[in-house]
Amino acid sequence: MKAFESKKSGRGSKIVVLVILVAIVGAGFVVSTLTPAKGAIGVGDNPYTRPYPMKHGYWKHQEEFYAFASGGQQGGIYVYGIPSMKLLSEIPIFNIDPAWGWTLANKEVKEMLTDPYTGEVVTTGDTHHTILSRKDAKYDGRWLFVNDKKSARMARMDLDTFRTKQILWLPNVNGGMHGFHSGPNTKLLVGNVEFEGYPEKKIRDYLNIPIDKLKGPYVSCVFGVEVAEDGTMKNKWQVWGPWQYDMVRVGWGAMDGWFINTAYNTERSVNTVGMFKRPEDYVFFWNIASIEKAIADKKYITSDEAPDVPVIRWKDVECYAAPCPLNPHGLDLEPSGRFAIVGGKATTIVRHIDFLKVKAEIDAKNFVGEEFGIPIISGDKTSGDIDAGLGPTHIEFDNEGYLYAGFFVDSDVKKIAMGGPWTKKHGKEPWSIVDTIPAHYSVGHLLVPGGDTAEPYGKYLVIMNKLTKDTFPPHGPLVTECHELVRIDQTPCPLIDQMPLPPETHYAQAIPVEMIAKKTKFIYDMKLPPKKPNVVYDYGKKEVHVVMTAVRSFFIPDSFTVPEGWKVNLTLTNVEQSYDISHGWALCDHDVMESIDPGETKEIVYTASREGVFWYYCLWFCSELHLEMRGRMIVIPEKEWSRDLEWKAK
Ligand code: RUQ
Ligand code: CUA
Ligand code: CA
Repeated sequence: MKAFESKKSGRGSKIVVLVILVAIVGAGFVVSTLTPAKGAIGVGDNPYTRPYPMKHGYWKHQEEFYAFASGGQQGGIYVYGIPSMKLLSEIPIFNIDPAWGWTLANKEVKEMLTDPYTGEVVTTGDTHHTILSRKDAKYDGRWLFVNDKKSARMARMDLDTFRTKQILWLPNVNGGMHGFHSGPNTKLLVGNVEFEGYPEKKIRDYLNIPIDKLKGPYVSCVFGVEVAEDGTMKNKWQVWGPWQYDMVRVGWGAMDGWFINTAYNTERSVNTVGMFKRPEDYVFFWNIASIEKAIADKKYITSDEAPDVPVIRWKDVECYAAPCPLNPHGLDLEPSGRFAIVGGKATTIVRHIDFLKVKAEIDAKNFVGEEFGIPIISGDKTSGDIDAGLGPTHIEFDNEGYLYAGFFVDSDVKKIAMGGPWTKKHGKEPWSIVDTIPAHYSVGHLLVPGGDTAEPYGKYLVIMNKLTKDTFPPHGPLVTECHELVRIDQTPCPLIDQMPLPPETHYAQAIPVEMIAKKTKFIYDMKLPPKKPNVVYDYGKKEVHVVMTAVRSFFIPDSFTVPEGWKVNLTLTNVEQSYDISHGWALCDHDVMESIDPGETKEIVYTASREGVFWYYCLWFCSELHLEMRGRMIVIPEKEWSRDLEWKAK
């Protein structure tokens, strides 16, 4: 077995040991890098100077793109405008957030946050990779998807309401769902499980890889999710094997029909030092048709947990590996789909892998070794290296043949002229650095509008920094994140704005305003006429069903009675037909706090657990009589209850 070929170029010597990296991170902050770049736009001719005095509606016409940034431990999505860098909205998903009407008292939300496999309600999440839906590998503005790294689930948001419509849970795994990407037409989503796991016995037996529950190593999977015409997601397959995976890109163009992913822990270690033992790790190339064929040939099992999801062995599908720089993180696909770009976090190397050459090696069955039955492709024959800086992270692309690679340790972004057919376009030395853009500080992901598609929009780059330090006034030990806006349609690339954003964004994408703005809903389509206000008592189930309407400045009914200990099912409709007139429904001394938009109906479920008089009131300042917009829930001990106390229509 030969896992790695020897490297003639001495790539190994460029590998920087993690310990050194950590030391340099600290030192990097001593030097301030705020000196303006030569040729930067100066005051006076700066198109970003706002008008004074400010004209009303200025920002509405100013924005070119909506940016959707995953919120990390915020559990949802931040939405802001480019180039204004002004926060517009948040989309709650995995964390409850009454500000945006996202709570467990809301029946629909609770159902989405309930794990169908364990029954547990999970209200904390960690969003990482946004996916804007696409057609022909370009954004089409239908949906936004994002994954929860912590609990192995993913969400779909509709871009007319900016709200979450579905959460799909992944069976057989306990979380650590990291890389997430879409096929060129968003019929297939592919995701990676980063944390090696200990699946149920049926899967362990089928894989037949020795696993020690206490010491490891374990196994992991890459999975496919089918997206129906109406956006509904469904678990389609899981391919299990010996490795974990980090980032993933589903190919288009030259790489159509394939997806690629990386493993930073090809060592299969369970500790940090062990994950750096090899000189290089792997990038994998997977043929999607071979996965479909394995299913058609019945080469799979299903688990007890999910009898409808095929579990396939890695060796029953077509998969190849090529060496990649030590502990890879960023893995991105250049707009034509031909070059995969991958950086090794613990090196100075950004590697460009030519898929046409990879494919030629595969077709010629020209391999340099194998591991766990996976053929290994020569790195020297298929790739080239750029020695570009310390600690490469993520990569994005523009429409002019440049790639942008972020560096955590160097705290900068290198603008690199790409080779191949791009050389003709930019006329620069192929794979050469043309600019170094300082960042503040320690770059994670980058965003170029459309930068992960076949046709990037270019013009802007947003650098998403992991550390902020002295950028903004101090605000306690937990510090905001910083998104920095850079113009990239000129070299050198000037910094034009910095925006504080609460923790902690990972990937973000941006789409032209006109693709979304024209389809935005102003008012929900209300079923007319709305149900008449009513209260019905179900003595068998000990439930009260309340149908209520909200309109400036009344709740109808404005009081109802409940026997103590009964469940309340409240169907609340905001019957307003005016834009921006949302109402709220907060119930004192109960964990109920809802927001309800014009035309919207929500089902609110809770228990009237204590005797007393409890006011409910509107949360949004909706009219001059907002404070008066309130009502009473009167809870009567069961032994004092009689049918005469039932609410009656007036
Ligand atoms: S990856 S750490 Cu996008 Cu950097 Cu999650
Ligand atoms: Cu309705 Cu305030
Ligand atoms: Ca490694």
